Amino acid sequence: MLNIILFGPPGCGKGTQASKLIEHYGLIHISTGDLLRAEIGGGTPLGLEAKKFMDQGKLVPDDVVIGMISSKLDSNPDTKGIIFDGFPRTTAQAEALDKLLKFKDTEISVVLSLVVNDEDLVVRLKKRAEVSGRVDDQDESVIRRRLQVYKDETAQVADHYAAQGKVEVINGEGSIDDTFELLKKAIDK
Ligand code: B4P
Repeated sequence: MLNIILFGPPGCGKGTQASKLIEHYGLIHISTGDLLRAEIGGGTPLGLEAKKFMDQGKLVPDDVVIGMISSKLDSNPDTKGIIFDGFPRTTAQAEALDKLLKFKDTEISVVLSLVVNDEDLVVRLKKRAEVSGRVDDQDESVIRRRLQVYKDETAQVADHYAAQGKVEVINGEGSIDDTFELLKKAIDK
């Protein structure tokens, strides 16, 4: 299986590139952000709980997110590979993912770490706010908190996979198509 983690700060292009990559490589896409927003949209108890954290730019608790991923993996037993977008976001989530994949006799193939400077990220997310209707994109202070949470809680996930020799650093500051070319090159290698 080809199992890819698209990694990087909010607005770096994870969701954007994931939709292009799944089409090109025929993989399935698991975005914890999309799954959580679907729960919120459905008004489920999980969604109501997650909304409290997401609206403030905080991470949703690990046990909630890990449970969601586990059932998503169970419902796609025959896929040729998965793109994980926005997950794992903490070292505990990375350790849980490694265990879940090992149980299925597979593992992460590569972690593609998209690097974009903070000011470009803020500009992108404020622009998305005009069309997304996402509460966490509307307020610059919430965007900046998400960037801080990334530095404090998520950035170390790259160290977890660097220790396994699986991280490829990709410049995400170019156009969407330029970044897509860089990602394909790294995957095909
Ligand atoms: P996510 O849904 O994962 O969203 P994101 O990180 O904000 O954005 P993403 O990186 O996918 O956006 P993209 O660049 O594609 O998370 C939202 C929230 O959900 C989190 O804050 C957290 O509360 C919760 N959550 C999710 N997963 C969790 C987990 N595992 N654990 C705990 N909590 C979790 O797009 C951004 C914009 O940039 C778009 O408008 C796009 O068009 C534009 N763009 C992309 N590439 C560009 C480029 N090259 N040039 C110019 N613009 C570009």
